Amino acid sequence: MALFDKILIANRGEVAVRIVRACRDLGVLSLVVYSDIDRNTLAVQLADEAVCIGPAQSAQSYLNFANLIGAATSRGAQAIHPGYGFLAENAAFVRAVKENDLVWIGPEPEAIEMMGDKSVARETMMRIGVPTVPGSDGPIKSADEASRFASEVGYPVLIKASAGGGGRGMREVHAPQEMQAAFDAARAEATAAFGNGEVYLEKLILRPRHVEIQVLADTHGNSVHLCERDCSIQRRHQKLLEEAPSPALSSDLRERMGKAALAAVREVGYTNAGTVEFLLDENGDFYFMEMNTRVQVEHPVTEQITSTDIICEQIRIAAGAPISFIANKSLDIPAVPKGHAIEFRINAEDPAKNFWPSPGTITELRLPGGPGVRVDTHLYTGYTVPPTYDSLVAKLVVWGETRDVAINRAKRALDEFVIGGIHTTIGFHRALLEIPAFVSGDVQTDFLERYPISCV
Ligand code: MV4
Repeated sequence: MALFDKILIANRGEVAVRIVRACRDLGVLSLVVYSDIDRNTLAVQLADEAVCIGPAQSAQSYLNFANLIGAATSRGAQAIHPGYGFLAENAAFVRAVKENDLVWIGPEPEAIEMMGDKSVARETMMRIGVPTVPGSDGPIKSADEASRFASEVGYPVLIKASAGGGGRGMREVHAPQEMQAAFDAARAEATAAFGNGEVYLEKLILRPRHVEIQVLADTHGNSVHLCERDCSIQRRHQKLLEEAPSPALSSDLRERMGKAALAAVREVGYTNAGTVEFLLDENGDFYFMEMNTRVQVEHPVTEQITSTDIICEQIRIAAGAPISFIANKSLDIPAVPKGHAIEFRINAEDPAKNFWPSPGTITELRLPGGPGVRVDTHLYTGYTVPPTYDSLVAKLVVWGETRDVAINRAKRALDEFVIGGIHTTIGFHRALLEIPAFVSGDVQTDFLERYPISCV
């Protein structure tokens, strides 16, 4: 069946390359947009067509509604794939896309908006019986109201921004006398970051794991989950390593979390690919945290353990086709993980200098390979990593029959991997693999605070 003739890719870097490859696999033409500074990127070289949409600053190029829509219509693209970041979760852009008779490769704007308000999302999940952390009924207006709530559920509590995500506008409160200052600080930070100072309260879950369920839903009413990813290893709310399946999940817990994620999907009429994030506490209880209404950086670990192509599924779903492994009855529904996959985010940063950005020209590139090794990257020798955008330059994804096999392959692959000319996080990851708590799968969100890696 014919999907689209041509798709505009409204992104850059490794994910633009990833989407070009999916288009080629599906027999769809790819149109990559680029800023002035990105004219020599790999995605521009690999795409069928490329068009400049403005200067280096994102606001004038990758975030410029008119230039993106103008490029799509003038070049005859029928659909826009946003990747992650930039405009991927911008409901106003989705509406502009649709008003110009273009197809959005992602969910409806109403679903993006609803999940974008963390307080509304939380209330919706409570209503349909998805577990949420004990917390306030909606927004809290004063420190006094917050204190009354905290004395009911008990300290410690966490103040969160309704417009939040990524940990901004969040404050822990461990005792009543800290409340006023924390409340004021959370409000101020949320106002500065999101232009919306609304906050709500939750009980603080101590040493949680971050476990997220990948979902797909098509426009025929089919929805499936593709198991979970464990993203507990983060630094200042930036994920560094993700794995699937989670070392912490039994098949029973996976089934219950998968059901909860699909209940959320059906309630909001969600379509396309998405991720439902949960906190998992030390008792094995899970709580809805938020939903990401886009494809995520870490989607490849799920692809490796489920033998799926999530980007291709996104394109098919947007074209009105059913999820491929539901349409093709001979394929299994991948709710059971096969083997184990780990992704390492290779950033152009110097771990020895507090992960300071390290842009520059690639003088040497030796990519790892062999069984169970996948590298998603836009690097090539002679390419200059600009200082302007996200520092992610490669994703190393290893797969093995077991977690131990995957860890061994990761050591081999990281040892093979050479990127010359810039500092990267390769050595940091190699050191991480020697920490016994990681090897045994005992990872919580405070892992890197408990086991600081002196680098490398
Ligand atoms: C929490 C929490 C503990 N208790 N909520 C961090 C970002 C935002 N998405 C929600 N986050 C958290 N919410 C309650 N009630 C701990 C975190 C958190 C965290 C969550 C996932 C991954 C890494 C994290 C690092 C610090 C805090």
